[in-house]
Amino acid sequence: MNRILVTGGAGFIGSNFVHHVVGNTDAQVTVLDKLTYASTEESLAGLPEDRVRLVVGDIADASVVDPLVEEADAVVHYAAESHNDNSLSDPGPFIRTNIVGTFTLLEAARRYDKRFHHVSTDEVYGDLPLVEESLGEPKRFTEDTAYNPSSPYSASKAGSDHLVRAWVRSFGVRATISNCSNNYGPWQHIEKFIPRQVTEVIDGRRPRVYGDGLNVRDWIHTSDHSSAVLTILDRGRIGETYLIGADGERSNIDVVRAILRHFGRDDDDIEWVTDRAGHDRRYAIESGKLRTELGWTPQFQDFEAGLADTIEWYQANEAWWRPAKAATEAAYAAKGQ
Ligand code: NAD
Ligand code: TDX
Repeated sequence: MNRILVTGGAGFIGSNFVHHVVGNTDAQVTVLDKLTYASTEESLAGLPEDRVRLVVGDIADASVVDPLVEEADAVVHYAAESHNDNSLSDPGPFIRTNIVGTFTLLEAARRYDKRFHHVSTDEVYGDLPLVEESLGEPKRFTEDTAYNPSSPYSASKAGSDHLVRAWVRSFGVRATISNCSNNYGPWQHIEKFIPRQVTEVIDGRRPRVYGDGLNVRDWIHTSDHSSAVLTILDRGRIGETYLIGADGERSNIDVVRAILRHFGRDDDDIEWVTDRAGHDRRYAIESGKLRTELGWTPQFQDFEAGLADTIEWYQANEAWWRPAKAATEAAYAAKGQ
């Protein structure tokens, strides 16, 4: 696979994957990205120009997508509207990009018979009870868990997964799917939980926690997500789904307290704000299939150390996130969050 088309490659996770591909293969990469508010084009700066090309365009536009898919050996599909809170305020862009965009890419992959990897989320499975509320052994998501999405975002990702499965079964498209847990690391937009709280504390404000703060997310460093996707692209079995996770379950309140402690602030110095509608309680990934079948292991096993590195990155890169901060907080404030 010498020519890889990476959709959404100017976003938080897609750009990390582009760096991973350039550092670990000799493939040529074309990034197709609409450069929405969520893109982090700066993260692609410094990559070799003879290896990486950026095409600005919409994955839902077949006239843009078709020639790029035709010239590629494989498509790795990250592009999406990705933020749950935005999907509650305005679901339309999530349907267009996540569902119509995926459909447009699948049609091109079918037409030109190209290998396709679809990047998805564990949120398609809905949520799990907290460990202390579980009856018996605490459950985790597996590849066999039934789909049960809660938000417009997760429903649109579930819809896109179903399209990929149908295009494999009905049309023989050579596709794989991965469903990953919550990513953290550099270049994540400050609307998301960890960078929002870090930048709030940098600004001398209190972190803003939804509901009772007991919701659990299963954190994975974005570099580990990238190595898992490249592993699946190389060795995954066509038609299969692989769950990606690094055993990083933490409650939101525990994450916020770790951030406050990092800055020497009182770890109860928290602003409790309006809960998210339909807020999923707990996510947890069982990634045994990926580890056993394809031999993948995460490199970032210590969440607290990875979190400390991430906090320091946001301290050192204020020039990147500062321009988006005021508008992001104004939008949250309008919703009591
Ligand atoms: P992001 O919002 O940071 O980046 C998305 C990128 O897609 C941006 O560069 C944006 O400009 C681009 N994009 C959006 N609409 C587009 C369109 N119509 N055409 C072309 N480009 C478009 O998202 P992210 O957090 O990097 O997530 C990337 C993928 O990984 C998504 O598919 C998401 O569902 C999935 N995922 C994310 C997480 C997570 O924790 N963030 C976890 C599991 C899976
Ligand atoms: O200010 C906040 N306060 C708060 O308590 C924000 C922004 C979030 N939260 C809570 C909501 C969640 O329980 O923190 C948790 C994480 O929130 P997000 O960063 O919005 O992530 P989440 O909704 O879990 O979804 C993320 O992981 C799965 C990504 O945004 C998705 O793209 C991915 O599919």
